[in-house]
Amino acid sequence: MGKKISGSAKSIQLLLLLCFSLSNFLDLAYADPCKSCSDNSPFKNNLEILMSYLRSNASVSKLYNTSTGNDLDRIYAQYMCLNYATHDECSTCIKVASQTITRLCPGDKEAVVWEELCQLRYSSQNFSAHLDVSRNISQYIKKEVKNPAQFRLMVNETLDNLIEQASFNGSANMYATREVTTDTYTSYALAQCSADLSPYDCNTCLQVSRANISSCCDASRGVRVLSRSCYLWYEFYSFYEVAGALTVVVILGSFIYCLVKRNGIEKCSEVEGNTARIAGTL
Ligand SMILES: *[C@@H]1O[C@H](CO)[C@@H](O)[C@H](O)[C@H]1NC(C)=O
Ligand SMILES: *[C@@H]1O[C@H](CO)[C@@H](O)[C@H](O)[C@H]1NC(C)=O
Ligand SMILES: *[C@@H]1O[C@H](CO)[C@@H](O)[C@H](O)[C@H]1NC(C)=O
Ligand SMILES: *[C@@H]1O[C@H](CO)[C@@H](O)[C@H](O)[C@H]1NC(C)=O
Ligand SMILES: *[C@@H]1O[C@H](CO)[C@@H](O)[C@H](O)[C@H]1NC(C)=O
Ligand SMILES: *[C@@H]1O[C@H](CO)[C@@H](O)[C@H](O)[C@H]1NC(C)=O
Ligand SMILES: CC(=O)N[C@H]1CO[C@H](CO)[C@@H](O)[C@@H]1O
Repeated sequence: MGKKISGSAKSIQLLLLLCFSLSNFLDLAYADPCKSCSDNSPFKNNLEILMSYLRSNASVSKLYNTSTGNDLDRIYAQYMCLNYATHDECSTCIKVASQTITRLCPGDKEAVVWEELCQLRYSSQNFSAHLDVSRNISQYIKKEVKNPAQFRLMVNETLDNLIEQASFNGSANMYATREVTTDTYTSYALAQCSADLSPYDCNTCLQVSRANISSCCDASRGVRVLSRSCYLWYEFYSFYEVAGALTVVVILGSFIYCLVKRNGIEKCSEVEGNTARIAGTL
């Protein structure tokens, strides 16, 4: 009986957490200098071919890159699923992301979409093994902890170890999770780099994300920093063990970023797929 009550209290906490995340998710806005783009139809055809390659590879691999087309129409694409996602979840995520990206950025020269469990990007430039922290997005829960000083210390220590593991432990494959418990709090953190990066670039990416956390929100109950090259997250629940094990389907919506040039006019276009859905029980 006691167990049951605390179980449902936990699920309420999780949903609240997600709602907070969600409202912050929708607060974001950022801009970036534009690049020129090509919206001719060979480019669009190549894009469709690429997306079908990515979708079919997503059921067997959590990171995949490929390219197609000649010269001006050449496109490079890559997706990355969070390491804790199952192959099925990865596959579903890439299916959704590829539909979103082609629907919201038709013919754009460069685009990236972040979904709950994956990231998908393409560009007419070869970005493979290229560190990109220029457009990191941070998402955090506005509610702060009660004892920020102690919490900051704990987060600091957790992230230190985590970043080291993800960057420099060769057998960790640029992915690490860590749980830290003090008298008052338990925190669950995750770091993941795009595995085409060098260990040094992975470390740089995560350190930049960490700096972003300390200036925006290091006393928040949960933070997610997303960039093209890495993820740095922590939460009050073990999100990386929840996925798959229980029937929790959480799609916080998607971030999407497109670079466009139409009719000779450069234009930044940022679209937020406002498709937030929370379903399931814990
Ligand atoms: C993965 O994509 C490549 C093209 O890059 C394609 O040739 C291959 O068949 C795909 N693999 C799977 C398992 O679909
Ligand atoms: C995929 O990434 C690897 C590692 O960075 C790179 O060597 C390879 O050329 C990339 N493939 C394509 C098609 O860009
Ligand atoms: C893309 O860039 C990577 C890293 O610089 C390089 O290894 C790879 O050969 C390039 N891929 C293509 C298809 O040119
Ligand atoms: C962290 O990222 C957010 C969202 O992009 C931005 O508003 C904020 O200024 C960044 N903070 C730092 C210190 O870079
Ligand atoms: C966090 O750790 C770094 C060293 O890794 C240290 O320089 C910094 O002062 C620490 N910050 C806090 C708030 O403890
Ligand atoms: C490196 O990572 C592997 C796999 O995650 C882990 O088992 C091992 O303990 C780590 N090594 C060190 C020195 O932390
Ligand atoms: C767009 C954005 O927020 N970029 C930030 C990423 O993180 C670095 C380091 O904190 C900041 O300098 C950037 O402004």
